[in-house]
This record gives sequence, C-alpha cells and structure tokens, in this order.
Amino acid sequence: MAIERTLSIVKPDAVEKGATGDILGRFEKAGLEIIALKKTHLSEGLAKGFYAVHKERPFFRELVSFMTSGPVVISVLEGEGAIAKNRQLMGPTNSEEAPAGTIRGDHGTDIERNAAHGSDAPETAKVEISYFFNASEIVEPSEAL
Ligand code: 3AN
Repeated sequence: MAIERTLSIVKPDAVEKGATGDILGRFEKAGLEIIALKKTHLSEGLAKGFYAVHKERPFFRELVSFMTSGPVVISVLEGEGAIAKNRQLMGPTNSEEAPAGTIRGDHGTDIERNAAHGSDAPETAKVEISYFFNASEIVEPSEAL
C-alpha cells in the first residue's frame, strides 16, 4: 500500500474532555506519524470554508457553530494507507453507531459531536492539508533524520 498523508482534526468535544492525547496516541500506535500539528480555535470563516461542500446541507450552520465552539487540534498524519487507517481508527461518522474501541465510539456523542475528522480520499486530503498548513509547517522525512 502507498505511503499517504491525511488531515486529522480532534474536534472541540474531544479537546474539551481531554481526549487529545489518547487520540493522537492511537494514531502513533497504528504506525501513523504526526508530521504537522497545531492547536487553534477556528474562526467562523475558516470553519465555513473547510466544510464548504456541506454548505447546502440542513446541518451546516450547526456544524460550523460546533466546530467554532472551542479549540481543535489539527494534524497531518503520514503512513501506509493513512487515509483508510485513520478512518478505521475513527469508526463510522455517527458516534451512536461507532463500536467501542473506535475514536468516535469511545469519545463522541452523536453524528455532530463525533470527536474527530479525517480526510476521505487522496484528493480531499491534499486540499484539506494545504487549507491548514504551509509547506514550512510540515516536517519532511529528510528533516526528521
Ligand atoms: P465524515 O467526517 O465521516 O467524512 P461527512 O463528510 O459526511 O462525514 O460529514 C462531515 C461532518 O458533518 C461530520 N463529521 C459530522 O460532524 C457532520 N454531519 C454529517 N452529517 C450530519 C448530520 N446529519 N447532522 C449533523 N452533523 C452531520
């Protein structure tokens, strides 16, 4: 499987409950390397832009309001099949349906307060990573040696 990069967001519900370390630890234990990391409080504009594909959906306003309700922890993860691996670790979108042992099952509440975001495909991963990180904020392999 190819080495991929994916964007992860620990959402405000999980940050507030102190689950950031547990979630980042799960990525590392699964062999995903954290090659960029920041904690920030999203502005309304940044959250709206990030979820622009959902802007016609009925839940858009609430989603933006939730994502700006407190700080988030955003990271770039790199590893073999990183996109699928991250989504597997997160579990299904709706935390009420996510099994125990998954991030959303253990730390989320429902379909909106679902603890984590992860890119769903290589194209979206690329767009999402550059939405939040400059090239200079990402540790490339040669720098890590
Ligand atoms: P995923 O994050 O699993 O790829 P998407 O892309 O379908 O899920 O949805 C983006 C985000 O929008 C979800 N993480 C969730 O927080 C929110 N969302 C999706 N569907 C609903 C819904 N019916 N009601 C409230 N929020 C929703």
